[in-house]
Amino acid sequence: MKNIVKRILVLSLILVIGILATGCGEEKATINIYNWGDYIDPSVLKDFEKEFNVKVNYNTFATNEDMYISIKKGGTSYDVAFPSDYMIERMIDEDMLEKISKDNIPNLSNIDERFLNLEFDPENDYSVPYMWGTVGIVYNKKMVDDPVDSWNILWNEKYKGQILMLDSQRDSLAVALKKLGYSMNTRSLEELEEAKEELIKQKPLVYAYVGDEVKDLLVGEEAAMAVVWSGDAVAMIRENEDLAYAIPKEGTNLWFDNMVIPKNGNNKKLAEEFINFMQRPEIAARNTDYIGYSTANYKALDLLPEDIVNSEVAYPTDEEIGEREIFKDPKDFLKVYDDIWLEFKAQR
Ligand code: N2P
Repeated sequence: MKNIVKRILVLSLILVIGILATGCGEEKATINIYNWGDYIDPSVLKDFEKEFNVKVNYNTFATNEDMYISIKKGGTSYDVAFPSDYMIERMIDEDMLEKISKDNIPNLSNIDERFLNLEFDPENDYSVPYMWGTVGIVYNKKMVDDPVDSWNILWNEKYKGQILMLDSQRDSLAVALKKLGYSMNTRSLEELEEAKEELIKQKPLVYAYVGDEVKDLLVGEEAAMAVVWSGDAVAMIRENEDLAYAIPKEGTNLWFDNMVIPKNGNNKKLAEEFINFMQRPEIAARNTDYIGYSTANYKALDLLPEDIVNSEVAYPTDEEIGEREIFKDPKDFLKVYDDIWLEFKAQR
């Protein structure tokens, strides 16, 4: 008899421990996020995890093309990604994006209208604005004594070995195309060939083709100038006041990075919660302050330090931007762009 009681006790204990263990180890919902490197305040992710009781898996990419390939291949399914304008256009065309239910994004009302209903997603059915900016040249005033007002300076022999270019196909081709006086959305094979030749000619002068490393190299004065996205210029100038940013007179690329929900994601509802969370004014301001880029959220501007909001680098007027183009997806001409870039990369 005693034995039976003992056994029952032991069994119940095992049962109770089992129930407790499964209870505690309950699988949390997970959200997979795919963003550019250095493009968020990490504490924002922690706050999202806490408030929504979920786990964030966070991965980064360096170019739109890298992001596109991994989502297209579908190895990991991402719930939220951050492509730019022309890439959003391509992903919509290729049916890679979920429609966003605007009712679930009340914070869309915090977005400045200038960033809504743009050509690449005319009704914002598929994307919610995040950051925007220009492309220009960041340079060290102690190391460069020529005026920096033209893309030509990136071909000046005097700065051999001190020039950094972006390892990004559309951006580097745009620089060469604008230098030649062509559109960065050209559909002319001859113009693209010429741009490739320009980039090949420039190669011996270039110290490196870079991504996020550009910031350390410029701040550490290991290079004199670099082609950069404006937000990185803001971040660098904050660290080294000998640095300055210029938008060349031949024209710049005006770009927009938005949040999207890829079709192969697993949790659309949570993705929408995340996008909405990112556009709370306080959260948008924290991200903006942390990364240096320019927010599309006008309510966040009131929460940011004045020197940022008044910065001509981060928030230029139309006049300060000057000549500009927005990238378009080359569509049927894409292979030409890809081939030109690969041929340039293959040159030693
Ligand atoms: C920051 C990436 C900026 C994206 N590392 C520019 N479109």
